[in-house]
Amino acid sequence: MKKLFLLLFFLAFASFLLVGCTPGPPCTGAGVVNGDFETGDFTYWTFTESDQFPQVQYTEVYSGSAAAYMGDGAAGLNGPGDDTASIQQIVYIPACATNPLLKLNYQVIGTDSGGEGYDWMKVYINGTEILYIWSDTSGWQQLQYNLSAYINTSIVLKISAWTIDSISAVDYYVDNVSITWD
Ligand SMILES: [Ca+2]
Ligand SMILES: [Ca+2]
Ligand SMILES: [Ca+2]
Repeated sequence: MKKLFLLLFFLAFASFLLVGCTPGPPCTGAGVVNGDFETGDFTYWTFTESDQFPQVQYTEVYSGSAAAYMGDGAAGLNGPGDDTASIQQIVYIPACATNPLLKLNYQVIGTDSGGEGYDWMKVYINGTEILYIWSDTSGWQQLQYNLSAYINTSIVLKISAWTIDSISAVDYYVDNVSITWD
């Protein structure tokens, strides 16, 4: 009888271990598609053009061979018409996601002699500004933004560049846009 109890106890414990160690299904989702711009264009992005921007170019890149060039802060963006160029993508963050994180690399080359107020690049989540830059970044920088507040929702990720002048160039680049989670 004692042996039977021991056996039952052992079986219960073994099955507990087995269930405890079985991984659940992975929490999959599309994330940001073509966030590295390696297609050479804005496939999977919705974009708003202003004159020559946005562009995909191959000179200033963080990784791979291509990156987005959002504006030149001057004549190429400040031609006739609206002076904001933007790209956006709708991304669903699944209910099973934990610690969802937006990451993107950005670089600004140059600073207007007049300073702030002549041009900028901004990043928005659902219309809320999470990055605002307008001066030289001394190389590529990384934005990281916690998206835990947006689990089980679709977010609108938007990157915009704007200028008001046609003379003083300030170049805005973006690469490696991703949204990942555990
Ligand atoms: Ca790239
Ligand atoms: Ca400018
Ligand atoms: Ca324009």
